[in-house]
Amino acid sequence: MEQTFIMIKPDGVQRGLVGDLISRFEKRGFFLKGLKLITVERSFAEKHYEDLSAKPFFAGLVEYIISGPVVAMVWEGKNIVATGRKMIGATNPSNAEPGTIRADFAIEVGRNVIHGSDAVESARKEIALWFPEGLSNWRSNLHSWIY
Ligand code: RTP
Repeated sequence: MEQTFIMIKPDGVQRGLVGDLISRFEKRGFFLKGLKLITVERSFAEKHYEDLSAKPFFAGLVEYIISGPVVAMVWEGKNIVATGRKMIGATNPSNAEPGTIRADFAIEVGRNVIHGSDAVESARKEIALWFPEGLSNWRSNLHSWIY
């Protein structure tokens, strides 16, 4: 089953949105496979966002991500990478569709609350980076009620 990496960014943690955001993924029917509260080093944030290192906003983005704890998660389910991105909404909350996380909880592109992997391959890389210890292999009893 497909997996994705989801991170609640420091603003989401500081604003007390963790429960609401986890709830959205749970209620949709996705299964939580990894979860931790972690404050990352600058070099780790730079590695996570290495594809964006040439962007003018890179330095500010790294400062933002290391400014406080984040909630790192792995979620699993059918088409979770693309569906997770849809649930999160457009990068700039001003362009996010109503009902998406960024439309419901954010205003600024630089404080957009949550990250989700943009492709199956980047999900695989991000999960390996953030969860080198591996993931839980529990299987929910609800599986047959969702699939
Ligand atoms: P993410 O990786 O956080 O899920 O976001 P994304 O795919 O929707 O957007 P991406 O282009 O990968 O940008 C990563 C994060 O950089 C910040 N950003 N700031 N100031 C700006 O113009 C700007 N553009 C992007 C956002 O926090 C964005 O989520």
